[in-house]
Amino acid sequence: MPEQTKENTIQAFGGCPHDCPDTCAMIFDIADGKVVGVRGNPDHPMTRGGLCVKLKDYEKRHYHPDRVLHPLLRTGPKGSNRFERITWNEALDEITQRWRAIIDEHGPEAIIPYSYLGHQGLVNGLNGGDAFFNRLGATVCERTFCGEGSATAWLLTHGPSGGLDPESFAHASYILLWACNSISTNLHHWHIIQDARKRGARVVVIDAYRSKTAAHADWHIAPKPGTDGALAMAMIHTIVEEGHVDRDYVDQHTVGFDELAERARQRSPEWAEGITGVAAEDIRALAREYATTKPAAIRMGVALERHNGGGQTIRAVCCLPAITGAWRDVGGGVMQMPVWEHPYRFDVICRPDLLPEGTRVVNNLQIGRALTGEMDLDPPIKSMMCWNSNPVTQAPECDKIVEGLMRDDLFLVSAEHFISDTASYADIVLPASMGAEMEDIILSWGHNYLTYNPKSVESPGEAVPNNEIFRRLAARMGFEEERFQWSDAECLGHFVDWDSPACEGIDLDYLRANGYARLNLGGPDERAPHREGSFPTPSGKCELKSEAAAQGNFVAGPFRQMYEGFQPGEPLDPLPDYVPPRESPETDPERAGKYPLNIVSPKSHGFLNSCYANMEDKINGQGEQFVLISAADADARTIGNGDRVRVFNDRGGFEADARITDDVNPGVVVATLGYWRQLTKGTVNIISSAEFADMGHAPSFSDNLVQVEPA
Ligand SMILES: Nc1nc2c(c(=O)[nH]1)N[C@H]1C(S)=C(S)[C@@H](COP(=O)(O)OP(=O)(O)OC[C@H]3O[C@@H](n4cnc5c(=O)[nH]c(N)nc54)[C@H](O)[C@@H]3O)O[C@H]1N2
Ligand SMILES: Nc1nc2c(c(=O)[nH]1)N[C@H]1C(S)=C(S)[C@@H](COP(=O)(O)OP(=O)(O)OC[C@H]3O[C@@H](n4cnc5c(=O)[nH]c(N)nc54)[C@H](O)[C@@H]3O)O[C@H]1N2
Ligand SMILES: [Mo]
Repeated sequence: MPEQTKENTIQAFGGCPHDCPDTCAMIFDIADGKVVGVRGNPDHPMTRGGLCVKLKDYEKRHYHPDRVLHPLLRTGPKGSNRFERITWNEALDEITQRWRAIIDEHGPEAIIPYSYLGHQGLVNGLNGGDAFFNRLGATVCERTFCGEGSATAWLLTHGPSGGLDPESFAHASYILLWACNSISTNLHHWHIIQDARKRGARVVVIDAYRSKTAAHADWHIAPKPGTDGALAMAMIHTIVEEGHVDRDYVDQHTVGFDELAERARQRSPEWAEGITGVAAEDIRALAREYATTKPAAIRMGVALERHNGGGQTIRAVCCLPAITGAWRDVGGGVMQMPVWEHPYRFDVICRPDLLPEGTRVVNNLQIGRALTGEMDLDPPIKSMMCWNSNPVTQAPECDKIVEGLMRDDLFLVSAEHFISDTASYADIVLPASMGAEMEDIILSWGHNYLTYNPKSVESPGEAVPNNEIFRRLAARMGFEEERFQWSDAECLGHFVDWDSPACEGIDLDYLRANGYARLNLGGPDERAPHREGSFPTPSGKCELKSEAAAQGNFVAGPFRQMYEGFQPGEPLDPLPDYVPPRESPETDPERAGKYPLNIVSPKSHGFLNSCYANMEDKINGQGEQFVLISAADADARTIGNGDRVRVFNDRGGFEADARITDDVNPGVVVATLGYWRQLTKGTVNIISSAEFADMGHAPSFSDNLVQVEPA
């Protein structure tokens, strides 16, 4: 434990519970039973003592005056935020009586859970309610907000490998950040990239606009949104054409190279220039530099999956380190989500065995369609319970979600910290504990550490951890399985495979004493996970061509529960390729005629998804909702810098302040995500389509056309 820094405080470990690859190890300062300060754990190799702008005063979030402290019952119309305080007993009675009546009349599938990574704990996180809802027989909510398309593409190519270690980037000489805005979204990886840079590494950012990270790159390449697949295929073309293929690595450790090379032969840089807007000579230079500067590291951001060809793009990018032999080096290869190395027991956490056979599945991105009856569901959804997520702000087609949540016959239960845009429509709101108030192990999808978070303070008011909410609901529903009686600490005992090789030398006592532990995977300064191949695929090789793809699309994700409902979908192309965006002049000229601008809605620097976007100082830091627009597009619409504009398409619209900038190319606009509907005039997901991308039912947040006009 680092030394005490403030008088009269005691120090406690903590793990940042937010949905972020960094999962920082933190130190809480506690005085008089309250959190009074927080900082990054200086000993942790990725956190290195620093926290982001969102977390640095985390105590203000714990004790924010708007925090929900007691169970609440709606007293006004839905969305009016009129609630009255009720007791926990009254709340639990009301919920379970309503659910029993719904089950009697319509069956349990009329109830749907809705959760995501609002809390990343093994106990209180995304999967924390799965066992309860499986036992109930509720509709399964297929959660593909983030990374499931990426994971599907990754598994087809590499199998469940953690890939390149984020810490090994310190050894790289060439770093390609592809659709990843590290300085905002993965800050604690950025200083490792800076270490590499001090040793001479070149940092190239491929981003649809000049993000904070792109502005700090040695070279920023800006393809049109959703066209990265063409860029990657043309890189493969150049690598083959110019003879930069590592034949030995390819022969020993890959399958399908000849067919890939044959396809890539027809994907020239000149062809890609027409699609991406990136000059053919730049594509050649990029491919050449990448292939010949070793070690070469690629970090793919989740954003790469968010368009019609996202999965195929990721497969193409994943071919690059295999054909150039980049995997041979420490610091060479590609990183997506190292979470595949983490030994969690999702079978115990989620209990898929409790799920009645044949239970239906509804996807979380399409919840608006499900709630409004646009999706033909029998029985219809009569109740939803939402925790750890805020779909009204974060999910696409969100006007439809609001329309669905306004239904008089829909019973919405929300467990929350605040009256979020979703909780605003709830019939019952349950107060949830926050960060330092509960014991958990926080998982990370961005590094190879377990991070421990003890309960250090009592929750204010009557808030309880999510796990306690489900314990109480299970008791009321008469669920007798032992699983529903485990304490949080007992859950931790069961939820990690402590006997796995990755956990050698680590147990709960170790975590309690040290706050975090690196999994036993070998050190980042020696590790080259695929130097000798050893890909955990059916062939044992890197599958440039995937036979499994031909068997059908599927939904993969480290946090999904395994169950039979995942029927393979349409066959996928066994080879990677460029698949055009769904909303583009080529594929939908009529739409493009009306809505000519391609919108990208990335993460806000100052918010964490929609978290913090209700806190005044964080809004002041981030600024009001803006839209970045090029001078050419602004002039054509007589829009001046700072003008209030409306951004819209046939799904609806939102208002924003126009910022005229050359950070975006003509034809592209950018509006960052997270602003609350209650506090603004519409949010960006009003214009987003709920159509899936090509793989893993991924969202298509970067595949939307809009028009912009003065408001
Ligand atoms: N500050 C902050 N940090 C966060 C979050 C947050 O809300 N705020 N959210 C967390 C979560 S849940 C996640 S998943 C991660 C996401 O982390 P990232 O994937 O890094 O997040 P994004 O900002 O969505 O997208 C990264 C970049 O991709 C670009 N981009 C979008 N579409 C395309 C495209 O088609 N091609 C190319 N080349 N670039 C494209 C965007 O312009 C953006 O700059 O961040 C996590 N960290
Ligand atoms: N346009 C566009 N849309 C996007 C994206 C994009 O890039 N562009 N990104 C997508 C991605 S990558 C993601 S991951 C999703 C994220 O979408 P969401 O998962 O909905 O993210 P948040 O807005 O953070 O909502 C989390 C909610 O959980 C609550 N919460 C936090 N901790 C707890 C807890 O311990 N208990 C309970 N009961 N509640 C808690 C918070 O107060 C907050 O309201 O958004 C997606 N939406
Ligand atoms: Mo995400």
